[in-house]
Parts: sequence; C-alpha cells; structure tokens
Amino acid sequence: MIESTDSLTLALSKGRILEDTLPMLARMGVEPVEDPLVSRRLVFPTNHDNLRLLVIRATDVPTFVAHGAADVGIAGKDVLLEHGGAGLYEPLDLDIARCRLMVAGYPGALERAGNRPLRVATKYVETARAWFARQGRQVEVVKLYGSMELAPIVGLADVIVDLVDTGGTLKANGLEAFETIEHISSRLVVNKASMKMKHAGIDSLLQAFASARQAAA
Ligand code: PRT
Ligand code: MG
Repeated sequence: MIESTDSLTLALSKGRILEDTLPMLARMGVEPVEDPLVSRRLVFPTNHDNLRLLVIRATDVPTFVAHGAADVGIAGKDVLLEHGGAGLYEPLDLDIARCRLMVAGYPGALERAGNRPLRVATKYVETARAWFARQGRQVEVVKLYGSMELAPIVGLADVIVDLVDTGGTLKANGLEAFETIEHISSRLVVNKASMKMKHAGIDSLLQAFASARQAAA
C-alpha cells in the first residue's frame, strides 16, 4: 500500500493516540514487528522495509518531527497549538482521540475571582495565556504536568485549562466546564524538509492514512 523507495520514520505517542492509530495502520497493511501496546521497544521496524515507527511522549512528537528526527508524526491539536507548529506542515486531520480543550472550575469560579487576576492551572501555558488575553482577562498561570483537576480543590488555582472528553473527571471532582477553547483531534504532521526531499514516500503515506480514515468513518 505504501509504495516508494523513500525511507520514512513515523512518530507516534503512547496512550490513547497509539490505541487509535494502530487499527488505522492495520487497515493500511502496516504491521510493526512487535505490538507497541505491550513492547518496551522505542523503535519498531514494520513489514514495510522503508517504514519504521517511533513511540514517544505525546508532547515530544512535534519536536521530533520539526527537527527531522521523524519525517511524519501524529499529535493532538492541543499539543500542536502549544508547540506553535514551526517547521511542521499539518496536512491531515485523522479525526481520532477527539476531545475539547476547556476552561473549568467550581461553579461560579470566574465571577468569584472578581477583578483580580485569575489564577489558571494548566499544562497548556501558551494556549491559555493567548485565550485569556483575547478575552481581555488578566491571568497568573501555574504550569502543571498532570492532574490539573486537583488545582481548584486545593486552592492552587481558580480555574483550570484542560482536555475534557466525557466530562466524567470534572464531575467526579465537583467541577464544571465553562467554555470551549478548541475542539481537539489528532493530526498528521510532516517535517517541512522531508515534504520536499521525500515527496513520493510522504504522499503515498498520506494517501494511505486518508483512505484508512475514510474506512473508519
Ligand atoms: O502520559 P503522558 O504525559 O505521556 O501524555 P498524555 O497524558 O498527554 O497522553 P494521553 O495518551 O493521555 O493523551 C494524549 C492525547 O490524547 C492528548 O494530547 C489529546 O490530544 C488526546 N486526548 C483525547 C486526551 C483526552 N481525549 C482526554 N480526555 N488526553 C487526555 N484526556 C484526559 C484529560 O486530561 C482529563 O484528565 O482525560 C481526562 C478527562 O476525560 P473525561 O472523559 O473524564 O472528560
Ligand atoms: Mg497520560
């Protein structure tokens, strides 16, 4: 299915993106040498001599691709917004791992902060700053790497900016979602130099992903 002599490296991330990507790869006829869901390998040759997979942290995917350590990658729009996208093309929305990036907190938290700067806990520092700047609201951002939902509970922040899927995590912690910053799904990203130098290979990989996405719809 993927026909070209160009050697390609595809960066994937552990967790839910990998779980949603592996069935697409299977539909494309791509089989890793070992199951990435259980193996501790970081590099996976595949049944295609010219395609290998890297399995890395979600937030590292744009970095690997922008530097050319991988030609192509799959990353959440949340991660891409925060990275800024320099050095990357984003040619395809794979429509997997969907969720929303939202502002959330205890009911009434935005009003209760009054006119003082709003304290915002998030892993998405740049995206949150830009959002509140557009609203004309002053903020103090506290950077966290996980469990954002805990911040309002322990008084670390008035609100959080985090991903919401079912809303179950917010609800279980007595929090509610206020507004949607962005609808999120995972995107295929391509290194700008690779797009030129390995055009045939990347084009064939893109076509294969586009067909696999349609087959899933
Ligand atoms: O674990 P690590 O730090 O390496 O990375 P990670 O935790 O970001 O990885 P992973 O696999 O959890 O998420 C990777 C990507 O999946 C994100 O960048 C998003 O693009 C996408 N995604 C889709 C999500 C969710 N849905 C999601 N619901 N990522 C995280 N969540 C979390 C959310 O942060 C919150 O804690 O799930 C919780 C909310 O879910 P609900 O269903 O209770 O609302
Ligand atoms: Mg995680």
